Amino acid sequence: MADLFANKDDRRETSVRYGRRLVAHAMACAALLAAAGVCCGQACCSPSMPVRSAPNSAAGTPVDSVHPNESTSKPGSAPENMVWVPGGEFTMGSTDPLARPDEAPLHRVRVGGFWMDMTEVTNEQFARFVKETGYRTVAERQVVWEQIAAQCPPGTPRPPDEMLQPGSLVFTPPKHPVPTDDVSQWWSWTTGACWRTPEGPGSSIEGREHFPVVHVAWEDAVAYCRWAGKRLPTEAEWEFAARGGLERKVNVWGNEPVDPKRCNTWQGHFPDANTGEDGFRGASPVKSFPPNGYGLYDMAGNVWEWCSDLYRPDTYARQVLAAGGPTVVIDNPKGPDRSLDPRNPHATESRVHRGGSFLCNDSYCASYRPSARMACPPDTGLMHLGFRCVMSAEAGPAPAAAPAAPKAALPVPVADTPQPKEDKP
Ligand SMILES: [Ca+2]
Repeated sequence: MADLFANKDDRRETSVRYGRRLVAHAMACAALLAAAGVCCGQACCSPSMPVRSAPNSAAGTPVDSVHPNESTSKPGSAPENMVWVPGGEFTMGSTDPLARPDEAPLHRVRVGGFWMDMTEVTNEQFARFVKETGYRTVAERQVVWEQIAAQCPPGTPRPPDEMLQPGSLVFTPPKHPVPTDDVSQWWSWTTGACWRTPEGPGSSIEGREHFPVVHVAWEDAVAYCRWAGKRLPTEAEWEFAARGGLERKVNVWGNEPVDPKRCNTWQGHFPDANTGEDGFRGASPVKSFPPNGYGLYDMAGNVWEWCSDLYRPDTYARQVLAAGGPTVVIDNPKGPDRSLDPRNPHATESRVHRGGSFLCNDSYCASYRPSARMACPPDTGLMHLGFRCVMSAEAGPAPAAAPAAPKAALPVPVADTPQPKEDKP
C-alpha cells in the first residue's frame, strides 16, 4: 500500500490532486482486494475514508438492541411516515451471478416485526433535527490528521493543512472513459462539502428538500435516530424489509432485471457518461419510483443506507458455523462484535450500508440488489450515502420529530405479489 502511495507522490503537487490522494490510498486497498477476489466491485460505490476527528462522536456506543421475541403482528396505527414490516423467516444472502462473495452463504434468518421509515431521511427532515439540536455533522468538523494517520500505512505523509479542512467525498465524473480500478478518478475529497452543500461550496439543498440527506456519517445517522426516538435497522432487518415479502428474488421487485422505471441507478457508461434515462443523474426525490411489497421506497438505488451492524465479509459464514448449519434459523442477528473490512484494513470499525445508489451499474456494481452489502468507517460521509430509521414495536409511537415525506410522485404498483413461501436454501 505504501508503494502505491509513493507512486502517486510522483504526480504534480496540486491541492486537488493531493486531496484525491488523501483518500486514494485507502481506496487503493479496495482495488487491490477486489482484484484478488476478496470483495469485488465495491469501489465505485463506497470508497473507504480514514476515520476522522469526532468531538461529539457516538461511534462505538451500542445501538438499541433488537429483541429476539419482538411481535410480528402490527401493533396499532403507523407512526407518521412509517410502515409496518411484519417479522418472519427468510433466506438471507445471495448466490446470484451478480452477488459478491460476502453475500454468501445463503442462510435462514428470522426477524421480529418493526416500523420502518417509508423513505430515506430527507434534507427537510434532517434540517429540522439540526435546527432543534444544533447538531454538527462529521463533515462539518475539522479533520484531525493524527486520527487519519493512525489508519494509514506507516510513513504516510501529512497532507497540507488546507486539505484537513472540513469536507467530504464528492462524485466528480471524468470527461472521458477511465480505468475502473482507480476510484480516485471519480471520487474527490472536497473541502466544504457536507449535507448542506452536497457538491461542495456553491451548491445547496434549496429545492431539494425532499431529496435524501447525504454526507451523513454513521454517527450522524445514529444521532438523528436518537432524536427521533428511533434507531438504525440491523442488516438483517434491512434486507428482510427490502425484499418486501418476496423470497429468494434477485431484486426488490422480483427476478426481472433492473430497468430505468424500477429505481434510480446509472444508465450509460460508468463513470463518465450517465444518460440519465431514469430521469436522474444524481440522487432523486424520495418516492420517485414505485415502492416494494411493504410500501417502502428507494430500497434499491438512489442512495446507500446505513445499518447498525459492524461489517465483516465473512459475517454469514461465521453465523452459519455458530448456528450449526445453513438451515438453522438464526434469530435477529445483529452482526459481529468486531469488524474486519479488507477495504480499509487499518480502520478500527467499519459499518454496513445497504441498497446501492444512483451510481450502480451492472457493468461495475449491481448493488441495488437487496442482498448486496457495503461498508465503510463510521466517520465517513459520501455524496450517495444516507439512511432511514426503524422503530421496534414496543418502542411506541415516535415523537413528532420528522415532517411527513411528500406524496408519491408516481403510481405505486407493486412488482410482484408478496409470497410468504419459504424456500430452504
Ligand atoms: Ca439515475
